This record gives sequence, C-alpha cells and structure tokens, in this order.
Amino acid sequence: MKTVCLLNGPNLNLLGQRQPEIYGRETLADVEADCAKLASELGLNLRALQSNHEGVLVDAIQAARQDAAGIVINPAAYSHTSVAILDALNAFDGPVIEVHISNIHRRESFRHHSHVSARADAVIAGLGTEGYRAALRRMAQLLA
Ligand code: CA2
Repeated sequence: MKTVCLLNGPNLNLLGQRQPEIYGRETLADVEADCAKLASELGLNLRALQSNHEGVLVDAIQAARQDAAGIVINPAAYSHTSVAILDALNAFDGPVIEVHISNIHRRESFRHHSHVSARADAVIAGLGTEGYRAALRRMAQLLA
C-alpha cells in the first residue's frame, strides 16, 4: 500500500481553537483522523505530522524520499518564507499537493506568494479543511 505524507506547518496545531472564522472549527486531530479514514478508503496509508519547526518539516520531507509516494503539505507561514522547504520538496520525486485552508489571495499581500507553489503539482486554497480531503482524492488519482 502506498504511503502519503500529510504535513502541517506552524500554528496549525491550534486549528479549531482560535480564529474559527478563518480556519473553521475542525481540530487538527479531526482533520488527521478524517484524512486517515479517507486514505484507507482510497487504498492509501497516511502518515501525518505537524511541526512548528522548519527543520523538522525539512527532515520529514527528506524522510518521505525513502518510503512515501506523495506529499500533501500545508506549510502555513513557511509557505511565504521558506526556501529550505522548497529545496527539500524539489528533492522529492513524487507528487506534491499544497493546501491552504484560507484563500491566501484574498488576505494580506505577504500571503499571496508561496515558494512551495513552484514545486507543487496542485495548489488548493480557500476550501476550508475540506481542502485536505480534496488533496487526498487528487493524490489517489495521481498515484493510480
Ligand atoms: O490558510 C492556510 O492554511 C495558511 O497556510 C495558514 C497559515 C497562514 O500563515 C498562511 O498564510 C495560510 C497560518 C496557520 C495558523 O493556524 C491557526 C489556526 C487556528 C488558530 C490560529 C492559527
């Protein structure tokens, strides 16, 4: 069974606890559990990780080179700043799907550019937490 890595960046551990008008009411645990269930329905294995630390995310992307077929990533604020995460994703051979819960293009201008989008096979923004499940469905198609 192919493994998909679900990576979430800084502050997404607070999902469902603050700013529900922007990020919704689902917690990260809810998102990860729903994604694990959907992944198994799609014949995929899910490995989920959230970190507030850039280097931990880089390490997880490097580790994915060994055993993951695809990566779904919400790099959160690192989307807008991290060349290190982009470089790590460029060293990964499989499909990469970038997810943003909010529509970053309707927000402050510093959120409009994502370094990760230069590598992503697809970018989802503004679907709320449903974006993660949409990404997994597309990932299953790309890996079929
Ligand atoms: O819309 C997204 O998914 C973002 O990646 C979320 C990031 C933000 O920096 C990006 O520009 C867009 C922020 C994640 C913070 O998540 C929180 C969730 C609940 C409460 C507070 C923060």
